[in-house]
Amino acid sequence: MPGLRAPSDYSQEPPRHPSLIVNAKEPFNAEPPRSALILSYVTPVDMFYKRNHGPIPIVDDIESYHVDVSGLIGSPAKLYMRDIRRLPKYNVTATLQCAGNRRTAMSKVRTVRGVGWDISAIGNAVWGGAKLADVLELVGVPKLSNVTQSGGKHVEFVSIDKCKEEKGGPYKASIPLSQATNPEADVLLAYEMNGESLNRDHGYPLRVVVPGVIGARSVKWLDSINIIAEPCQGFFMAKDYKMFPPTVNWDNINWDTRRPQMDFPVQCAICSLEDVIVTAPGKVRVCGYAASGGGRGIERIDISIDGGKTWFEASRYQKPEIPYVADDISSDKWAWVLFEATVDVPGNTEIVAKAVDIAGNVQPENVETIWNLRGILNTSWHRVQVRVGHSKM
Ligand SMILES: Nc1nc2c(c(=O)[nH]1)N[C@H]1C(S)=C(S)[C@@H](COP(=O)(O)O)O[C@H]1N2
Ligand SMILES: [Mo]
Repeated sequence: MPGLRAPSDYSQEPPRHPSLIVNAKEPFNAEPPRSALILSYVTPVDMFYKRNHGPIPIVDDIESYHVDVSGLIGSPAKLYMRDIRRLPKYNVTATLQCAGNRRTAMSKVRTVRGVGWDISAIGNAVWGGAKLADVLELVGVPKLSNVTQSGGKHVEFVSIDKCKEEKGGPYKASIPLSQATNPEADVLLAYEMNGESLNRDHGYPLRVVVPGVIGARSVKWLDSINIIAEPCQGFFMAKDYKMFPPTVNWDNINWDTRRPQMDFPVQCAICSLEDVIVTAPGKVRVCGYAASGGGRGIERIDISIDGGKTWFEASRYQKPEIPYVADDISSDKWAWVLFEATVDVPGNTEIVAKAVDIAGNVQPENVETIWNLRGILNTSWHRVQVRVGHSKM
């Protein structure tokens, strides 16, 4: 492909912030320290988790870079950056969360396969770019289409990176045409992150952002778009990122029995405290993030300081000084909500947080009940152990 190229080794990786916690070096997978996540509503680019399946692609010539659009549409098209920039630009604040977020905690129940992540494989950014609905309209697919004239029902995004799981082929994923052509779904072809040009780690020159859906569908380094009849059969759609019950193991797994995971479930985690803290008796600040999929807002965040016996509500906010109201037009529907509470810890205890979304969905109490062999979607109550030490002053 002219303009964009995929190296086959890791000798040309971009620079990264030294305080990221590296979970895998090659491919590069890293997350910020949890305390960094709650310093701002919008996550700085260098502190945003990086989740890759191969070496980072390189742009040689941005002028010749283009996206090929083909498949079940009237006529194939080539879209250059200037074509995409000419479309109306939208800034969408959306949280991206890897389905593997909190996998390390799940692996403590029983071994799971996959890169280990603490609680920071999530971030909130302002993505700038064209709406996919406008891009598809440009190539002849009307807004709010469920099917194209030639039977296309899904939109496949193909990258250029070389992934081991794809036997050296590119990362790919698809979403339904109805979502892709719905302007309100806010699916973007993004060229900016937090007001700057996308950087290489996050998909330069162009990536897909599918708000409210697990990060795996937001394909980076977009090379082509195919309109297809069935969901994409790539590895990451067909043989990964599916949710199985705890009874399924590597001997009895049948991937075809499950749909590719799309929306993420309601989630929250405490970022102001590590898994085990030692403190003097007195006040402790409990802060973190909560997010749900599908644009569902956060109705409540409950905090317990007695391991889940009794609860009280934390305060919620997105922007400073503005109380967050789920579903209000002043709220960012695709974005996380930060929460805060100050609690009194009299002695050794367990602090717990759980969120409720506007559909009334709640997080499961125990990780055991949602354990799955790939270690995805760990949304169990987030727990922190408190050890109270009496220091002599
Ligand atoms: N081309 C490509 N796109 C990709 C991936 C990838 O490895 N290659 N990883 C996916 C996964 S699993 C996640 S969680 C997000 C991570 O995006 P980020 O690195 O910008 O945080 O990108 C998705 N898009
Ligand atoms: Mo992911």
